[in-house]
Amino acid sequence: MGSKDDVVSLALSDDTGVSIHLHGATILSWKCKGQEMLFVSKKAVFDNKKAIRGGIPLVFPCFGPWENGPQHGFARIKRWKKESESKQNDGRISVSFSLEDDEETRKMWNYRFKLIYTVDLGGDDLKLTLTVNNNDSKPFDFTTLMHTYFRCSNIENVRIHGLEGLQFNDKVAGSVQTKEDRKIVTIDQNYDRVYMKCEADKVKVENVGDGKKLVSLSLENLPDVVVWNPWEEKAKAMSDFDDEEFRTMVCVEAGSVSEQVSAPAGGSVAFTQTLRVDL
Ligand code: TA6
Repeated sequence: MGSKDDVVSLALSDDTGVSIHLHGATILSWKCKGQEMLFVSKKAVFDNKKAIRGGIPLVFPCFGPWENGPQHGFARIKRWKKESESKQNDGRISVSFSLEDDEETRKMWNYRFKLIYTVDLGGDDLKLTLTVNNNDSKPFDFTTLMHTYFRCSNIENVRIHGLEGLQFNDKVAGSVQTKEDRKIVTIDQNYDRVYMKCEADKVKVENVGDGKKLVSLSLENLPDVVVWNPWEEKAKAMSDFDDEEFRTMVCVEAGSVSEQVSAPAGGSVAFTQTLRVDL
């Protein structure tokens, strides 16, 4: 999972900690009271080039296919810098990372920017804040998302609350926009849906971690939630994903992806997701 020079680890105790890979500022591990909550494929590639398959990759400046560059943008495949030393207070520990525009990013997306990503760990929660600073003389538009891979013991036991009544784009059915009529969303096939206008504190993912934990999502400025599982056939087609691993992961990803976000020249836009484990 990368050398010690590539990974920043924070620990609140011997059973609660978080590790972040500087490649993409990708969170690789979130242990909460001894429970690993995140999935990383055993075939994930750590070559500091390819996006890491698992954990919490960051999507910016474009969710999905991108005519200017790689799918899901460049943030998850660039090397970030540690912006601050870790800070401990009030029973929490946090650290920040940054990514600034460079020649490579400007070739794809000709804007000056600085992203600041703060990872803030509590005893039963993980608070993630991405601040997009527009350092250019002109406004820019983007979409962004935290591509969270939760670990589970069996995908068929995962139940997702809080999506009932929401419009969603079904990327498997070819982006047909329909309304979710289920109170509890379960997954038993290739699933790739963008749920829109989610309420800030309603989405919960049940039976993740060791298969018995409930994680609540608290969202600020992240109105969309993407639910994804490749299932059997697509899993087989992914070189950095084991054929059977679709059974032990589920992506529930908070983002602002269904509409472009605009950052004014010299302005900042912040996005925060707090994941809380119901212990
Ligand atoms: O977030 C869901 C999704 O957009 C799926 O369509 C699938 O492409 C997934 O992301 C993984 O994308 P990646 O580029 O990491 O293989």
